[in-house]
Amino acid sequence: MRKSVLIIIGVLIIAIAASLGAYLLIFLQSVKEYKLEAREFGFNGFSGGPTLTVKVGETVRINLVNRGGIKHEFMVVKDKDAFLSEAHKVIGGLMTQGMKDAEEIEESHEYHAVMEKWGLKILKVDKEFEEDVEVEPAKTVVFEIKFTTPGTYWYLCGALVGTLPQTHADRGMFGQIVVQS
Ligand SMILES: [Cu+2]
Repeated sequence: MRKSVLIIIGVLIIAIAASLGAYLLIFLQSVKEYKLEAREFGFNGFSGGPTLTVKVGETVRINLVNRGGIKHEFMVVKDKDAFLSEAHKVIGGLMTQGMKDAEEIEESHEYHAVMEKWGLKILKVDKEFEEDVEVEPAKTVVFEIKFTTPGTYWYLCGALVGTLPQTHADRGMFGQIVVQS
């Protein structure tokens, strides 16, 4: 009798410790939040953007509001120069073929293929994973990114309206993300 009571107490202690451990784990999974304002042609200013510092495995939640007059985009790339170089080739090719409308180029399969190739997956809160997040003037989008490899990354706007044949990133809409191990 006494032995079975001790076993029950032991099981209860283990169960309580396990649930406390689970709560602690959730508590320790930190979320780092950043607020960014997009406008022509910068983040939190008229050129460039603040450097975001995060840790590997940490969830980065970005609250992006568009304070500008045109639609902006947000994507994250490891190699900004390689992305822009390929983007320029595709834009030039489409324009040579007669496509002159910035929005038409932005929505084209060819331009999206470049974004998909170079962009990291971004989780739009309550939505699906995508490589680029769009934000219309006066609107706010919230999304999350997680980095699994330390290093330097870039966030940028790949939109073309108002800057074609250049991207908004060419005009200053980019910033650095430093991912620490
Ligand atoms: Cu933009």
